[in-house]
Amino acid sequence: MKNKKISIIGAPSDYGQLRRGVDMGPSAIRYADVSERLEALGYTIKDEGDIIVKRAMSNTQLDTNLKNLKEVVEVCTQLSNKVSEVIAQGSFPLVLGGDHSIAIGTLAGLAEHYDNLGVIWYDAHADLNTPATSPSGNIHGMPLAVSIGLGDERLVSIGGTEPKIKPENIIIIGARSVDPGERDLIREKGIKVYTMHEIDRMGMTRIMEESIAYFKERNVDGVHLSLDLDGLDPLYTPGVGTPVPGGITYRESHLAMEMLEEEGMITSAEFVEVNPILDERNKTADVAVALMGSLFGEKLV
Ligand code: B3U
Ligand code: MN
Ligand code: MN
Repeated sequence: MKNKKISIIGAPSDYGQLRRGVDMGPSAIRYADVSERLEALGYTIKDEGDIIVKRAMSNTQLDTNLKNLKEVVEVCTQLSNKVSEVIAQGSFPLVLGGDHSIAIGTLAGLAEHYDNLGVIWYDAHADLNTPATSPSGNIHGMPLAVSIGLGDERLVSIGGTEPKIKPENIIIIGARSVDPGERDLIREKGIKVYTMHEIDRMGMTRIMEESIAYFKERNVDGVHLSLDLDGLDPLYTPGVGTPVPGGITYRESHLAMEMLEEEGMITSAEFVEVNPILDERNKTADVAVALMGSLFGEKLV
């Protein structure tokens, strides 16, 4: 990683889905010694603390089927500002979720600094639902759609009405639970997806080589890694709200992080969906921190 300053931003929100507990994700990741681990690699770590997430749900009945829309908008607006501020200070933003709805805020903040941002979406899901296609009304299934400008206007307009990223700059890795509306959108927008089928067939090495080459061809001015811990197989990361079997292994995930690190391409990252209530002795947070170790250059010898 070229940038030696990392700012940790906690986004303890569970408003994007219905299982409480994912708001404790940032605490669990800090408990797993994230700062110490990255400091040992020679980085200067600034823990910015958590953005403020009001605890009580208002349950306001809005004119929409989206759950906790008002709360998600509040959280993401704050997060967007914080991410942008950290970049302006020349620091690498490392965001700790929280459920994946927080990515709406992260990407909005990043969009103030990047015109052609690449995004790796490491996830069992495509997170490309809109209010019209969502089977659940849960906003954590929508952040990619929102960030390309589709969905409820109150989400799409966080940090400005322009789309925050281009569909052709997105690479989804690990998908194995995709809704029909998401599949249509993937085809329509030409979004690049490596499902578990491709991972099995091609191997993670080739997928990362192709992904890196793809971003270079597209002349991206930065790459954001949005890593949903449910991208891995629940064997390794059981502490997530919607585990899907048949996922990416621990070793493949480390390899992916190491290859990204060698390339020096990643300019921001977020690790989301760690739910310590559903976990086994903080296993999922430990895996998150181990992967951060590889992403930031930890070597065995
Ligand atoms: N695609 C489904 C389920 C889901 C999305 N993200 C997670 N689960 N973690 C939905 O509700 O949109
Ligand atoms: Mn996700
Ligand atoms: Mn997911």
